Amino acid sequence: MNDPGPRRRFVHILWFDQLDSTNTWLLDAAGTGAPEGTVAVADHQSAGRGRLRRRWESPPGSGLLASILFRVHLDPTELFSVSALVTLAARDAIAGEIGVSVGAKWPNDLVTDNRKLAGVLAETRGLGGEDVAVVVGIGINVSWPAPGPEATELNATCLESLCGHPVDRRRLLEAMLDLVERRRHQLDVADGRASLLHELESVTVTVGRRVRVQTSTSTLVGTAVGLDPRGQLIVEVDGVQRVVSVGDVVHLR
Ligand code: BT5
Repeated sequence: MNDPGPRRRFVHILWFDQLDSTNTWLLDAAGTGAPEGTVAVADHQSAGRGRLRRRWESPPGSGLLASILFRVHLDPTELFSVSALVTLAARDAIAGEIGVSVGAKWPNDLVTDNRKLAGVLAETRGLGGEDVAVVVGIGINVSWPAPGPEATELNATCLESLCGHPVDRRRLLEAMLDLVERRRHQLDVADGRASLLHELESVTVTVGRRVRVQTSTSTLVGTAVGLDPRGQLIVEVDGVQRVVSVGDVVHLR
């Protein structure tokens, strides 16, 4: 591939000692006109969050906690392609910079050996309007949790446990943003968005597994067979395909 040259768009990096949540900060900044490519990073979050108001835990300085602002013209049904882009960029940056190969777990995790290494949380501002701000936050465990009770309780792992040497969070961030920029054009055309989802599907370890999926209203047990064009999980239960838009997945043996 040709050298793409210096990064141009994802260059406004604001690195804080502490924030409540990088996603909250960036959603507020989006509301006051922050441009696409603004990136908020924090050494520590006092109220880092996952989906459904869950907490994202990360002792100070132990993780890469970053949120990236996109401004896109997308139908709400296509928003999953934006988090897919960041998930793929993070996966490729981890492979390229650190030499660790990780898979995606539907809908929003990076995992290795079924243990969670990173989580992605996409949130929007201005949905339904012309100019939608999409903030994609990612928390990557860098030096915590090391093997022990906390890692076991969270079923989590961190990069330094996997690679056995210190990991520079800044370099990892820069590598990830380079890859975000290189893929950004894919969001602008339907083919590009579709190929982001295909690529994500191809690295999603959930696909092909027996799964238990907990939604707000039901529990499904079946085989995950793929992602649909919106990024929803298709689960085959007793020969019938069911589509899950929101839920938590447990990979069964
Ligand atoms: C996620 O939610 O995995 C999305 C996490 C996104 C965090 C980033 S950090 C930067 C940005 N700013 C924010 O405020 N958030 C984003 P979910 O799938 O709901 O998973 C949350 C669950 O993961 C929790 O309920 C815990 O069980 C578990 N968990 C919490 N901290 C963890 C960690 N460091 N490693 C692995 N699992 C963790």
